[in-house]
Amino acid sequence: MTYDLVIGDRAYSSWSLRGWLLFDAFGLPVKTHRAQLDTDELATMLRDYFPAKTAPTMRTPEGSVVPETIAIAEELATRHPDAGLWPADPQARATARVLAAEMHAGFIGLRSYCPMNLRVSYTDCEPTEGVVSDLKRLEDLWSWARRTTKSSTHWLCGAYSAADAFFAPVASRIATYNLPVSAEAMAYVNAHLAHSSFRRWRAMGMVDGPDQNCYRRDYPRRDWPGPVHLPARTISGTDTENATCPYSGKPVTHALELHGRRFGFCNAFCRDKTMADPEAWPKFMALYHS
Ligand SMILES: N[C@@H](CCC(=O)N[C@@H](CS)C(=O)NCC(=O)O)C(=O)O
Repeated sequence: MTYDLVIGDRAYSSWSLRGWLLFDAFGLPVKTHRAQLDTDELATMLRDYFPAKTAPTMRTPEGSVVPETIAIAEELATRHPDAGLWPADPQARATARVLAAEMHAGFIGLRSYCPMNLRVSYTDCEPTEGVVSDLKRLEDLWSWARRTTKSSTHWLCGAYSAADAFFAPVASRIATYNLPVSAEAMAYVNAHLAHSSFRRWRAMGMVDGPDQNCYRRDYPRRDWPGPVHLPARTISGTDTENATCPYSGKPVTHALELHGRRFGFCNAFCRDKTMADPEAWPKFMALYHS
C-alpha cells in the first residue's frame, strides 16, 4: 500500500504541482491519478475521496482522505520526520511555515491574471497593478526568509523545503509570463526551473493531455527560459538498444531517438515524458550512459 494522489492536468494545475512536489522532492513514493480540469473527470474521481472537492487530494495508505495542500504538507511531515519537508532548525521551520501559509491563502492578483501554464513562455503580459504588488510582496517575503534563516543555498530556508515546493508554481508563472522581478528573485526562479522534480513534472506536463483553451493567452512567445532539453524525438518500431523499459522492466513497445541512438519504453506516456526532457529522468540517463 502507498499514498494515492489525485491531480489535475500537470501543465495547468498549480496546486497539483505543489502536492506532487511534497512527495517527489522528498523521496516519498506516491501513485498519481490524473483528472482533466474543466471536465467532469475530477468530480467523478473525487466521489471516492469524500469530502475532497479539488486537486490535489491525498489518500494515506490506511485510507484517510487529505485534501488541501497545506494539510498534505503537515501530514506528510509528521508521518515522515526524516524526509525534511520542514527545516529541522526551529527558526527556519517557523519561517518556512509562514511562507507556505501565506502562499496557500494569498497572491490572488498574480494567480488569477497569470494562470500556470508550463507549456509556453511569453515575452510580456502587461502585468496589472495587482500582479506587480503581489510580486513585490513575494520579493519581500523571499528576502526576509533568506535573512532570517541565513540560507546559504538556492532555497529560502536552507535545504529545499515544503515552503519552496509551495512557491514552485509562482516561479513557473514568472518564467511563463516574463514577469519583472529582481536579480535575487530571478535566481530563485531559475533554481526552481532547474530542480529535478520540477523538470520531471514539467516534462510530464508537456505531453499529458491536450492544450486547454482557457489557459491560452495571445501574448508574443519566447523560448522556455529554463534548462534546454536534449533533442530527442519519437520514432516508430521497437528496434532499440534496450529490450525492456528502463522504468518498468516490461518489453519495449514505444521508441525515441536521441543523438542517433534508439531507446525503448513500455508505453507512450513514459516515452513521451522522456522525450520532453531526457535529463530529468535518472533511470533513462543511467541507460543512456550505460
Ligand atoms: N486550497 C486548495 C486549492 C486546490 C485547487 O483549487 N485546485 C484546483 C486545481 S489547481 C482544482 O481542483 N480546481 C477544480 C475545481 O475547483 O473544480 C489546496 O490547497 O489544495
